Amino acid sequence: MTAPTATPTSSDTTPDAVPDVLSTAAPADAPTERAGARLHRDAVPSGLPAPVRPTQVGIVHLGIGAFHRAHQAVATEDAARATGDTRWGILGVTQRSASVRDQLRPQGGVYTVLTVGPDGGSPRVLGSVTDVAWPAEETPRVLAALAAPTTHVVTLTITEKGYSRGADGRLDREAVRRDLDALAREEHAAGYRDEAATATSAVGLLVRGLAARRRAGGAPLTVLSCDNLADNGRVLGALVREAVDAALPGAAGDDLRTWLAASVTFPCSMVDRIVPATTPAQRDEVETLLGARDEGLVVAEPFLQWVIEDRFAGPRPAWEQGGATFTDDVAPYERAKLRLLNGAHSLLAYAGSLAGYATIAEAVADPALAAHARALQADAIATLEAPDGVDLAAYAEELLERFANPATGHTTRQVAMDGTQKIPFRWGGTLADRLADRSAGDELPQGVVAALAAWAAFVVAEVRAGRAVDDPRADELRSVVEAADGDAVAVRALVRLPGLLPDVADAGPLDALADAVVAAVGTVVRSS
Ligand code: CS2
Repeated sequence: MTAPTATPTSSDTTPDAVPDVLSTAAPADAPTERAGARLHRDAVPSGLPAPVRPTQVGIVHLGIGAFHRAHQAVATEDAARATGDTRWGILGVTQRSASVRDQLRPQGGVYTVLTVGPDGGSPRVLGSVTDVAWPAEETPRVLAALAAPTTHVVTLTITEKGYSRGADGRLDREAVRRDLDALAREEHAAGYRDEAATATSAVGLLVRGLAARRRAGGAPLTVLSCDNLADNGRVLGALVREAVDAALPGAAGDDLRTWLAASVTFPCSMVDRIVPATTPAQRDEVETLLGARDEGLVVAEPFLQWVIEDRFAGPRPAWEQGGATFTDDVAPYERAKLRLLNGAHSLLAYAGSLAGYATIAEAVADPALAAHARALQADAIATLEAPDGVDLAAYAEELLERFANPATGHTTRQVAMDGTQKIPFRWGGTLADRLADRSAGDELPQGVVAALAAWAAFVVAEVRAGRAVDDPRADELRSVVEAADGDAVAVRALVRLPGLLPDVADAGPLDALADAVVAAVGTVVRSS
């Protein structure tokens, strides 16, 4: 691959009719032609195809981290490139910090995706993201974008914990309280522009945006979850309705409820691409390669899959031209991916961390750990319905090959994050289905047992080492471990943590499971 040089592209001109939500870089951020200068929409390295230049925002994306930029934004870019349809610019919304805004705004929204595989890396610069807003400073702007009739789709990658669900799977009202209070005020005052309270939760921001949209005329909208939750669209739709009921009980919420039912859809989707957090060293390497500094760089594996339930309330990008598959039923794809890919990923993350492996690629190269991952996949396959044309055993094996790609540098620590939020979908579903399947007798799924043992041993080790577990329920995890009289008691208590294995409660012998997990800890840790 030859290194392109940074020069302005001749075809780039500023579009005439740009809505307010598109306003991007200040003049002070204008690019220079100096090699090593900041990448910018108007100064894309000349050896690369010019990025798409959208003429309006058609998509608001909540949770613009690396994953969105290397996944849905790529499909959106490819669709725009194939069709010439420039309506599908993306306004990205960050949640916790301004960092992605500060990376992309000075670049006019453009950034590089570096695809890394066995044959090396290949960069491309994408232009579909027009700008990024941080709700802490720009809530009114985000609400306006959600309400704009030119916006047709809201996509979300807010991670499992971003859904503000309690251990019972229902909306954690306390977590969204401030947004619900703001929603009640906005509905009564019918306004959001001048005095909008800062949004503090993704679900709260979405519900306030939906209400603003109804008040602004109520154009139909599709809200498309792209997170690793089973039935993600159904879950999100239910949370939105719970939020409306909580903020606007009884008749106060009737108009909004009626409009939601008639004009807003929440399709499910399955997303897949391995996209680790970008490291400073990768930014430096790409700066050398491109001759331009890209603070918004994302690094990803070559594989990309997106399966979307075909249930749109209005227009959408031609994502099928960007590699997406549309189907009436996403569930078989979603379950297979969650239980086989994410399930094995989490197992390798915990067992791998305990064994001292920094990356998933190192963990899966350890035969003992790979054997545990395969056992978990075998447990899962027994519960799955194969999606059309998919051989589940071959699919499972291909996943382990993808994990072995060392070039992504995906760390065990990153995948280990937020275990309490991930485990219910990744292992809990398999466990519940296996326990409910009487033909399996009393036999426990040993791969799931090993996975739970790895997680529990990881949590115990973190707490005992005085490290904070990277999990929204970290305080609870620490208390459970500290209160336990010995490691075995701690492991047993962790397995019984409310909400961890939600489907198992009525399904079977949790005590036997906890005993088996305690017994498995030695195997999982020793074999590592
Ligand atoms: C990973 C996922 O961080 C994690 O928990 O399991 O982000 C995984 O890389 C993606 O779902 C792959 O599509």
